[in-house]
Amino acid sequence: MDNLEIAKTEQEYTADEIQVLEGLEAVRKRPGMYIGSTGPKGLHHLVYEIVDNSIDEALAGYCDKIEVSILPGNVIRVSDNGRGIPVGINQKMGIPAVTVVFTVLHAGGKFGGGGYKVSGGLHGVGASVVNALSTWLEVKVCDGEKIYRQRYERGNIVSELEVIGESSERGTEVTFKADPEIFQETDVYDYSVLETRLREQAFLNAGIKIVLNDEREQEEDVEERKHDVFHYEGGIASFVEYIHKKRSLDILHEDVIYFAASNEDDTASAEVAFQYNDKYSDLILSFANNIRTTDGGTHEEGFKRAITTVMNEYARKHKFLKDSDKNLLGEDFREGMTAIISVKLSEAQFEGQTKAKLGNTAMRTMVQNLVNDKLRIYFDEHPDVTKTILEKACQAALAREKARHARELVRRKSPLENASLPGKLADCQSRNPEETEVYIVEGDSAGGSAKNGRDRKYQAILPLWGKMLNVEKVREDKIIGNDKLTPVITALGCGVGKEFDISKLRYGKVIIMADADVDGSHIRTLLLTFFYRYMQPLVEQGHVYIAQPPLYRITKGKTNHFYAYTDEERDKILRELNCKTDIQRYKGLGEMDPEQLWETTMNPETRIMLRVNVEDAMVADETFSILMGEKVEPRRLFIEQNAKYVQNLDI
Ligand code: TSJ
Repeated sequence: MDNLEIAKTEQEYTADEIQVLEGLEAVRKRPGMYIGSTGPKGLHHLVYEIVDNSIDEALAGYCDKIEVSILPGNVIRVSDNGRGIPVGINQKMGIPAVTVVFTVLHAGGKFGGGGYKVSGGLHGVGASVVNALSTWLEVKVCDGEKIYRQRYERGNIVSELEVIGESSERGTEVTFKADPEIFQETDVYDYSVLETRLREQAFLNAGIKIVLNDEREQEEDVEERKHDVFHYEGGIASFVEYIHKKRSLDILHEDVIYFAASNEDDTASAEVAFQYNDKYSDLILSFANNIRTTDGGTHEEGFKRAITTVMNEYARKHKFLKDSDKNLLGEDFREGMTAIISVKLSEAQFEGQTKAKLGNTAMRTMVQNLVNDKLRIYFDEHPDVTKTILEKACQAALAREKARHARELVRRKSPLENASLPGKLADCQSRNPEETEVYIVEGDSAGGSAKNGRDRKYQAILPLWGKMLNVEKVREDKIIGNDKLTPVITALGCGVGKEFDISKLRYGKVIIMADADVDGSHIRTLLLTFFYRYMQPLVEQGHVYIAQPPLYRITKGKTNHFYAYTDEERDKILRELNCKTDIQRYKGLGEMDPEQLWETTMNPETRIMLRVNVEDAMVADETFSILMGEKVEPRRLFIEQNAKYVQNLDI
């Protein structure tokens, strides 16, 4: 009788397994469809997919601690103190619910108790996808009485769910190793990438404690293991504070302004937090269901509308505006603002090409009403803060008018003068941006070498001199007509700021070529800051490059030359040549003659360039503010830690 029972169970199992295998095979066949990429991004995505499940449990109110560890051998472990994934037999499948979670595609959240209000996870693909893409994965569940365990390999069950002990605690622990058959590299977990994401999640979900540990094998000389605890009772208000501190921005009022609301049946909630700093750009980060909405959407629109309406209303009532004055624009009120908008809703619609724009119209109304109602009250109760904010907005509006005048002046110049390219520009012959490039070169002698060494058919040279304007420190009216920036703007041909039009870009590649020293680094950063703030699509669409001149020239005998771009490369070449050589260290581009400059830095066949990448606007923004801000210490620290905003690109 017993035997018969078992036999029957096994048969059912086999049937289930066939179905399971089919589902997860699809994931292994086309992993990109499920996690976006099989590069480092996809690898980190695996971690987020698992962590999102714990965050859902926390949002449901059953969990307040999540721990993430990078273990030796590039194994990831995520654990929480939630209820534990249910271990009871799932009625439909006839196998334990936890097994369904890991072996059935899209099972996440749907089993057992009805699902959550918020379904996190970038695309909600969940645990089974991670399982399918892992060489092995183990889950342990504590249900307050017993400890259960199950193991899978490449998505397949290799051990039944078994009881391995007893515990009065509750929680879930998942350990997995990404499959090298799937991922290009599995040893590239980046602590700081996980740190940024987990910290963000801790801000977005006030009160949850998220712990991150790096327990990988360390090289001997490395000081301490990395370990962080992210726990913010202040939620997104703490997020705003953190951004201002991290970028060493001076704030205009002590307290972060924070409003929150949810609807009657609690199926949606909205919260906003903002504070002003003394700079001129704004930073608005919006989220829906803990997912960053880079392209904004309804929640962001609602926020901006309410800010503009209430602030204009108040500016009139309290005579910041004369009766004859026009209303201020939204951008005036956002100057210097850092804001976080976070909404949670049951059926979020993500729109647009990148699915990074919230579409639910209910969120426009919800955020708009929230800010409308609460900001009026806040202004009445905080006249001093209000005065500070509105005065800044009035200054912004004045500068905006001045900038408009400055643009008019440029336009009204004689057509001849206007059409002419900068005198210093050595233009190329081709007019096809698909093949043309402009080198922006620091200094006279380097400019000379570049002009003589270039391929004049498609390479243009624009030399720059003197002290470049730091655009972080001025408003737009000071940018228009600036004598250092105007040649750059005119040469590129696509305007600046609001009027920027990438379709008019005259060169497909804009290459910054500066010395590999402190001054060179300074001019690079100043130019990058300018491009990022005033020609953003140029950077976003990957048109901006940084030339990489060699650091050394190694000569063997009379005629053999080798170039080294790093100290390591120099040592390697010296080892290989293994005989009497002559080493020249280049102090600047000016030391190279035209032929050398062509050969080492400008010849598309052999050169190395860095493509400037601002996928993550937040990191880039941070980088620029740190590098260009007044304060020396954060800048020094940052430079020491490396320049994240450039990505190596071999061309
Ligand atoms: F990704 C995952 F599924 F593998 C995973 C899930 C990984 C980790 C680290 C944690 C979890 C997880 C799931 N933590 N907590 C839960 N909770 C549930 O699955 C759960 C528990 C009880 C009930 C119920 O209705 O009683 C419902 C659910 C969804």
